[in-house]
Amino acid sequence: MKVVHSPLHARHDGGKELHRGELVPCFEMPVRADYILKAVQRAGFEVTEPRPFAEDSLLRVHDAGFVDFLRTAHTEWRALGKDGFMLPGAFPARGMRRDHIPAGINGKLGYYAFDSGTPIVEGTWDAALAAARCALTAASWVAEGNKSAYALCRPPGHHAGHSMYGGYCFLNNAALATQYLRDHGFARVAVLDVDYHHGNGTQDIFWERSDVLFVSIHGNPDTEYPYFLGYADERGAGAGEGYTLNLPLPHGTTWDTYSTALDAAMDTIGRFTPDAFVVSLGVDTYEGDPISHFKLAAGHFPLMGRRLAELKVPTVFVQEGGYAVEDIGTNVAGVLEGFLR
Ligand code: SP5
Ligand code: ZN
Repeated sequence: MKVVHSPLHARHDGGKELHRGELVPCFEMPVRADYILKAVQRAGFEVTEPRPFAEDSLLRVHDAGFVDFLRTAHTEWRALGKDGFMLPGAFPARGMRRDHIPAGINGKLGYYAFDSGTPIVEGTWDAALAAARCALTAASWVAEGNKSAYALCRPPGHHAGHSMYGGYCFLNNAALATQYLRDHGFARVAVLDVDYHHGNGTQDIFWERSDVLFVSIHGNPDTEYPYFLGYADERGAGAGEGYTLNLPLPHGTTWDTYSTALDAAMDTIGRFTPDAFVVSLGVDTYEGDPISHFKLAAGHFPLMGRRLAELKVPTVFVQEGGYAVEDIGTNVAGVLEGFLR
């Protein structure tokens, strides 16, 4: 399987997140990508740098003002004499203006962000754009006839919506890959999100679409991040009604329960008869993950990969979460190798 990866990911580093009332270094750290890279190289996969897609390709999925904000936020911050990482401190909640974009940088941060766990540093834009290009490159390889490809994206993307960011995500890499496939001859694309956290950004982007099926298996948002989306009764709207499927699972979920949900997800995806398949591949379902509560063992990831391959449709894998850094490479390579078996 061809792998696309950019060393520019390392530019997104040095930020902190609000965790249990304290600012701590982000669980989403550069070494994650280093471990994955080593593991896919060990597995014998060829690794290439992304193609240089124009920034315009982002607008197929994201709002132009939002993209401008991400591109310029840290420059604007530095122009005010500040430095270091940027986090929002106030958000537009019920009873406040949600249609007005404040002129100042702190207001803009709260307008576009939805959490206090996703710092913007000087290199964030370079890294996020490189990750988006990785996803687009993997999609282009599949559009050109490859049966599968893996985008080793960092930062991840599935929490980023049409015009908002959070959950360590800025640009929605999986949504960009999906839309690229739609624009290059694949009439129906299914997205399966297996990250521990609900893919709220991807769901947001395709909510009213019947050409993209979005299915997500994740920790129950009643107790798990991102809390405000990902419930089983969310099924899409308008033309997209019935084209979103959420399968929330409880704390302590083991492979037994997980694989039953995966079978249900794959049955729904099979009935959709997609022309292409995008997998948002988070491995934070692993029992050793420091911020998650499922109990998949390393040996279950190849089984997951094998189950995904049964669809027999051109497939783009896009890296999402996974924070047990020393095991993340093994678990990702496990899925990819299981898929190829
Ligand atoms: C891409 C992805 O996996 N994003 C996840 C973002 C989660 N951010 C907030 C996590 C809050 C975790 N609280 C942890 C309690 C740990 N015992
Ligand atoms: Zn996650």
